Amino acid sequence: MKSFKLLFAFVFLVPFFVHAQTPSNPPAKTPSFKSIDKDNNGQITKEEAKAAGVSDADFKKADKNKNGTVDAKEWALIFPGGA
Ligand SMILES: [Ca+2]
Ligand SMILES: [Ca+2]
Repeated sequence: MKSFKLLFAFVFLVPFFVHAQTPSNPPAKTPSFKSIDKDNNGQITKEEAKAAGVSDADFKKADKNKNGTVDAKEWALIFPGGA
């Protein structure tokens, strides 16, 4: 039953190849810090987050030091790879 095993390997491996070849568009869930920081002051305000579709809950979670804005380090903690 060698061919059966090969078929199995094929079925399991193909999705990985297909996945690897999909263009790497940034997922909507991890917007980049720079794209959200519209005025480029290094801080994301609640308004900037809202405009980017970030929920209030996520913004509060990201604002670790509770100063009302989210900096790049805070952003990276909640959205790894989104800085
Ligand atoms: Ca800003
Ligand atoms: Ca903060």
